Amino acid sequence: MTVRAYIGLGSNLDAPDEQLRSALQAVDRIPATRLVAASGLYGSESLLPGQPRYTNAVAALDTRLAPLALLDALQGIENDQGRVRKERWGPRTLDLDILLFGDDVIDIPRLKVPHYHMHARPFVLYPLAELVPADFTLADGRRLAQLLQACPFLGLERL
Ligand code: A4P
Ligand code: MG
Repeated sequence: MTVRAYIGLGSNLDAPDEQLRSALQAVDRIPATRLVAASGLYGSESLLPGQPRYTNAVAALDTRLAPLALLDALQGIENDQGRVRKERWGPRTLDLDILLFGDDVIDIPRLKVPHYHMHARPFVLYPLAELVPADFTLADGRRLAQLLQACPFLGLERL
């Protein structure tokens, strides 16, 4: 069974735009997985003060992997691109989050889908909106259009 998943990409170290471009190519090389579409790149300030600006994007992919196998593959790509986990929320060369995995709602310690903060993050919602129809509804029933209304584009820069 093939599932349409959406992943969020973020980087604020070591040429973030390049990090995202090579991550997209790496995602397309995950076994049993195909990159379907990628949003444009968006710049914004870090949510944590004192960190470099982020570049973010969202990608749509079709995969026959199970959710945890996809997470393993994404974490492998983070490691390949030199991610060092020192502190939670620390600056990073690459962060890959599973935003949505088909209609699945997943709530286990290693994986929470829909991603817990996506509803409030303009750098996730606006790139996602590039890839889905206007009436798109998240797996937990929330409508993307409503989330966008509650989440101003403020501070986001389409690169
Ligand atoms: N995990 C649980 N659910 C998921 C999921 N849906 N996708 C677990 C991916 N991973 C998931 O993640 C910690 C653990 O979360 C993983 O081992 C996985 O099992 P991590 O990537 O090691 O840690 P993190 O990224 O530091 O934490 P987190 O909560 O993912 O941080 P965020 O929410 O990504 O925040 N400002 C801007 N402008 N743009 C950004 O992208 N990002 C952050 C980091 C802060 N400020 C930002 C941005
Ligand atoms: Mg993360």
